[in-house]
Amino acid sequence: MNRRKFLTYGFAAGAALALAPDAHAATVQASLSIEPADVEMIDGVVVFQVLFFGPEGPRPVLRATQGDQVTISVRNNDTRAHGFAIPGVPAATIASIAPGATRSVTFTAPRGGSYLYIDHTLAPVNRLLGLHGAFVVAPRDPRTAAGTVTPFARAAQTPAIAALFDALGTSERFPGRPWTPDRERIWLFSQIDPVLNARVDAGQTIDPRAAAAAFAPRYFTLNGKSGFDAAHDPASVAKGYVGEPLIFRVLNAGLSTNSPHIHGNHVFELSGVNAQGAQIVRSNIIERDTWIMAPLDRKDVLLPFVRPNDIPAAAYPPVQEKFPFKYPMHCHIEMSQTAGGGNYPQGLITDWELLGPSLPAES
Ligand SMILES: [Cu+2]
Repeated sequence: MNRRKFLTYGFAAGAALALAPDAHAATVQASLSIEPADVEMIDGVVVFQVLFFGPEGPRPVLRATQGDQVTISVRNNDTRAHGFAIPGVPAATIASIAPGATRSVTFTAPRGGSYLYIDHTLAPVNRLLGLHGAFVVAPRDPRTAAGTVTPFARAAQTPAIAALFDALGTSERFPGRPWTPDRERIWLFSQIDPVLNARVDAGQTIDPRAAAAAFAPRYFTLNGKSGFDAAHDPASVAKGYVGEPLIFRVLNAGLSTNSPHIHGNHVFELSGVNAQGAQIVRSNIIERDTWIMAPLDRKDVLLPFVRPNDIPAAAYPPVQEKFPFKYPMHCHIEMSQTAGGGNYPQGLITDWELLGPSLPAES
């Protein structure tokens, strides 16, 4: 147990680019390791977890471009067998990795979108121990017929997606500028039941069905953090001026259904997944102030960064209330708002910020 990593709760969320692309070649590689760790939660309680690590820390974000040949190798530094999978991409599976072993898989990057990588073995137990992360695929051909960049490949775009992205920065409703690929945040949700993790740590044999039925989460995390820590994590908090639209890549690696709700602007739900984990790009884009995230759900939503509708146009920009405006995202599934069984509001929350009423003048 002395070899175990110890992570304080404020440990960087690991926004690392773990995949190293050759200059223009279509091959990318990443090396991950599976590590047991003692992690300090928001309330000071230390909870055993097992995490994927990259060179820059836990839970690295993997990135590739559609069509790339991707090789991922995974070293298992835990004392238990694990595996690797990307739901919706069956070819990206490593069935089992024995303790101390390294295994790799090569696959073709799927169409542009947001994916989870997980340990799919002993499901859902191993992914709930912490073995999950985000895999972001850039589309090979992201432009609409009008030439606007979107997060989806041309072949996957619906007329509604093309119309929305073509309107960003070119219409009265969406003043400012079009969406650009750097305007994104990953919101990776999970939940932790310390009783389950302690049983695994003690070497007990776990029946995954019984474990799922008994799952009683006490921590509700966003990119591995919760509460104040998540609300002040630059990797999670979106900032921008009115006119700078941004995409949240929202993923739920856990076992609880979440229902993120956002103040200030509504979001536009761009995509979801079907029962097989395949991406669905929406043909009817619904404006939402709350949206459902079932276990293993993946949804891309657009935060338009428009004038908040609850400020009357005649009173805009406000004089007495000063920018930046800080708005919360908090989950509407009420149990998720606490940590450790009652510490409110230390659960699934974060912030976003409107820095000013319009784009700053070009310098
Ligand atoms: Cu609210």
